[in-house]
Amino acid sequence: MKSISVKSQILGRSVRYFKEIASTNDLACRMARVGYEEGTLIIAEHQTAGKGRLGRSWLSPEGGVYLSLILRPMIEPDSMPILTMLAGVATAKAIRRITNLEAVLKWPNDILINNKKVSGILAEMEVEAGIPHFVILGIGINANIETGILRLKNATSLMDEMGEGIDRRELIKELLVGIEDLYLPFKEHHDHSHILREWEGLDSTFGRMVKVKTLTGVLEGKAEGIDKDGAMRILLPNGEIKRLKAGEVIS
Ligand code: BT5
Repeated sequence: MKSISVKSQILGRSVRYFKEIASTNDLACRMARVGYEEGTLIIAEHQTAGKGRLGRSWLSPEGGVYLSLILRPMIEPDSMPILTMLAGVATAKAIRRITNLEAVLKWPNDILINNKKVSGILAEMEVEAGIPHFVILGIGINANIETGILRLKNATSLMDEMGEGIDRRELIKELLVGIEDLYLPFKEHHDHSHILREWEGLDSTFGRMVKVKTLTGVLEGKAEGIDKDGAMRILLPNGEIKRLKAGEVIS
């Protein structure tokens, strides 16, 4: 994977490749702090301390795709959920294009195939005086991994779903073009309606009864889609619509 000739204009114009790394997001953060340009791509064959959200880990054996992008958008800090959604949409679409598998999205940051997690997004932001200094967009995809080695109940990989390995370079190229196509208009016009539209088309929970883990407990209700700010709308049994800004759909 060492050499990737990217098709995107900005994303991946500078690439740092590692056989092994602790976390591509952590390195990307350090590089962004010392001024590396927007679009810098950090990519690794294997992570020893891959990160999920809220202090969780992302298991990162060889064969997967582990990458982080440095972005420098001029956006409000509360636009972060939109960038997570942007990456989710681009990842699901890239997987669909390369494999024909029906990849779908689960709020806020999961990509699923056959109801099992194949990919996760971790967007991190560093803010200075209320203005985002940079954003790191981290994406992990179980590409050519035998899912069994993860020892996770609800995980899958592209290889297991396809019955054969995939070309990770092609997947990454497709992914970068897809992110760029969504990101550049968002950055320029501060409009993310195109991202929401695409997210809705790939949303696996819309109209379904779901359980959502929130910061304060678990809620059950009907998923009513995503608001403009990335909050999930749940219709509770008492008829109330609850807007959730943080949390995750657990079933
Ligand atoms: C995520 O967190 O899904 C975000 C994952 C982001 C990983 C990328 S890899 C490149 C970049 N560098 C990093 O260090 N991170 C990013 P979260 O929603 O918190 O999900 C974490 C949970 O997913 C774990 O607690 C496990 O239950 C499960 N999990 C861990 N590894 C997995 C894997 N390889 N496949 C499927 N599920 C996994």
